[in-house]
Order: sequence, then C-alpha cells, then structure tokens
Amino acid sequence: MSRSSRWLSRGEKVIPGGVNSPVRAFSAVGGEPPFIARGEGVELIDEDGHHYLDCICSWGALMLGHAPVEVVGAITKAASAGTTYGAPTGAEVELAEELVDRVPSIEMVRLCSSGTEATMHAIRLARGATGRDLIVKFDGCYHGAHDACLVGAGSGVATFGIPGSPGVPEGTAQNTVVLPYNDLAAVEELFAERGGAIAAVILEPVAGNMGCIPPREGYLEGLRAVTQRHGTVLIFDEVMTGLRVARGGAQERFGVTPDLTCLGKVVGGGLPMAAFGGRADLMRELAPTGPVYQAGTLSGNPVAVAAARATLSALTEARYAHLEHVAAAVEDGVRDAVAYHGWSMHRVGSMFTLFARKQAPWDFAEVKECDTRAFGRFFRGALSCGVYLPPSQFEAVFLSAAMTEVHVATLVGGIEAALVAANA
Ligand code: KE4
Repeated sequence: MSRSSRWLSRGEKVIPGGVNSPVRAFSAVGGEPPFIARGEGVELIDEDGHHYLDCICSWGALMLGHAPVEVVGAITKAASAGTTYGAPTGAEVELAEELVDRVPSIEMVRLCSSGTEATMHAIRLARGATGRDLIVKFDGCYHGAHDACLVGAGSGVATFGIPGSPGVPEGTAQNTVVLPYNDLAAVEELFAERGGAIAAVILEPVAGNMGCIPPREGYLEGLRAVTQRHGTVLIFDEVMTGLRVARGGAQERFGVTPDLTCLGKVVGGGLPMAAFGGRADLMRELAPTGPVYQAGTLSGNPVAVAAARATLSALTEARYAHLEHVAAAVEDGVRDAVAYHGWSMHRVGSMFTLFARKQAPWDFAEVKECDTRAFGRFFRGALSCGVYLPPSQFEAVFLSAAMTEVHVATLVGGIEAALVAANA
C-alpha cells in the first residue's frame, strides 16, 4: 500500500473524503489523490517520491511556482515580527495602493481571507448600496461556497452534478437568477422585465469553473452597458483571472471596467488572502464609513500581506510576457493532437482547458456535452506521465512563470500521450 493510500484511509476517518476541499478527492476522474510532501518550482513531489509537473498551481494561486525565494523570504521576515496583530499596519496601506495602481476598477479596496468571502461581501455591498435584493449569476460560473452563489455553480458543485446545494434556503436561492453565460440577449430580456430590482450582476469575465471559456466578442461590453443603464452594480469575479491573465486582470485585457472586482488566489501569493474593491462611492458604504457590515479577524494580516507584496513585485511585465510565451508554446504544441483526437481547446493567457468535445464550448450546456469518462482517462494518462492536470473537465489548467521550454516539451508530450489514453 502506497504512503498516499495510507494517508487517504487515515484521513477519511477524520476529514470528509480525506480532503479539505471536495475537488481534491479525484471523484470526477477516478483513482486516489496523491498526498503531497512538498512543492519545488514547477514540481509537486508526493509522499511516495513521485515528481509531477504541476499544472494546477493550487487552482491558479501560484504564478511563480512553488516556494519562490522572494516570497518565502518575505513570509519568514514578516512572521518573525508576529503573525497577526488585529490592528492596522502600513504594509496593508502599501498593498492597497499597489492594487489601486494595478486594477482599473479599484479606487478603494478591502482585504479578506478567501475568494468566497470576497464575492459574498461584494454582493452584500451591492445590495446595501442599491437597496435591491436580486442578483444575477451565470450557469457554470463559481463564486465560492456561499449561499447566494451556490445556485447553479460550476466548480465542485457541477463536478458532483449537484445544482445548487442542500442547505441553501429556498428564499436565498429565489434572490439569485441564473442565466446562460455568453448570452447577452438573455440578460437584456431579464433587465427589460426586472432591471429596477437587480442589485448586481456577478460573473467570471473569463470563466474558469466550467473549464476555460472566454467571453464572446462584445459580451462584457454589453453587460457593462445594460447594468449602467439600470443602476445595477457590475461585479467581476477575478479571483481566478485577476493578476493572471494580465497585470490588471481580465478587465485590463478586455478593456471593460466593472463597478466592483473580487480578487483571490494570485493576490495572496499562496497564502490565505483575497480582496474586493472598486468605485470609492460604493466602498465607502462599508463599515466603519458606511452602514454595510463586513469584517474579518485575519484580514490583512502581516504575513499574508508580505507574501502578496513580494508576489506583486515579482510579477513584472517581463514575467507576464514569459508566461504568455510559454502558454502559447503549449497551445501550439498540442493543437494538431487536439484536432486529430476530436477534442477542442480554449486558452486565455496562462489558463486553458482541453475539452472532450469536437467543437469548443461557449457555455455550460455545451461543456456538459463533453465526454467526462474520456476526460477521466485523459487525466489519468497525463498523471501516469508525471503531468498533474486539474482532476475535472470543469476546471482549468494553470501555468506558472517558473516554467521553461523544457517544461513546455514535457507538458506537450504528456498531453499528447493523455489524448491517446483518452481515446483508447
Ligand atoms: P476560495 O474561497 O476557494 O478562495 O475562492 C472561491 C472562488 C471564487 N471565485 C472564483 C472564480 C473561483 O475560481 C473560486 C475558487 N476556485 C476553485 C477552483 N475552481 C477553488 C478550488 C477548490 O474549491 O478547492
């Protein structure tokens, strides 16, 4: 019995499924998850000494690979001065100034500890500021595990085929309308009927929780226009895309500025940190300057802030250019094999997904037509080649700036072999 298997059977006795987040359990692809001993650069090494090229990067959180020296050094230095004070620090102000400088929509920002918190608070802020209750989300988009958004979510919940989740009160779900992604007519139709009652529209500007699905031409611009016309708050959930698909996130890449933005993953440099920010007039509605309550014991703690600042300093234009070059090389390398095996692919920057479907999907209904059993064979085929891809058709591959041409060749070879295994 492998060490990982022993850890799993031990873990299942004290942690549901032996994992602290459902998608890690490999339920969607079969087999048992390796238990990780350490990460080094582009690699994960498991408890049995197997080395994997890490193409999940902690679900997109790692832009610089594992244990980058500048981030580890900053964490160590900060921790030696105390891990949390529960009081304001100058470092939080400097991080906030950096986010205001980087992200077009952000005039003011509040730090928190997870992407779930960020979207939950952004939605409460939009409701508090507009006095309206209704929110709109899109099928296949996932905004974290909180009630208002566990209605037709796309990550985890969709992988387990549970539309919404038990435990979400009927009354809560009734305040969330779920529309198809990339369908502007559906949004305009809803607004024509109920525009005045809609507090917010929230979406992933590039979806990553139904696989990587880009916005169709004009889609983001159309959402911006219709929400502007009806006084509805447009929220970009950039927990996945923020600081990844461009220095200023998807809003910079696509040139559309929302009213509020949620950040997570990359912004924390691998530590528990997230943020939400946007128009100053909205943000000032938050306590203590306004009536909308939001709080967090470890929000802006000095260690996570140090990791964040070290990461943002390392994310130079040159690093983004390198990441784009590596990701484009992978796409070019697998293009022929993807077409030959009757699969398809979407890539935006350093996130991409291969779909077990001939035509590339543009919404969740089309993604659900993918052959998920073939995807399971694909995933296991890649893993056996030492390439660690996301264990679900409904997730995205993430690359890190630690990757070089050598790793590109390894990843391309692994995907080609995995496609053969998928269609065996
Ligand atoms: P967290 O609460 O997991 O930090 O963030 C929630 C969240 C919010 N918004 C978007 C766009 C997200 O992708 C996420 C979290 N993403 C999943 C992966 N698809 C995290 C992995 C997991 O659930 O274990």
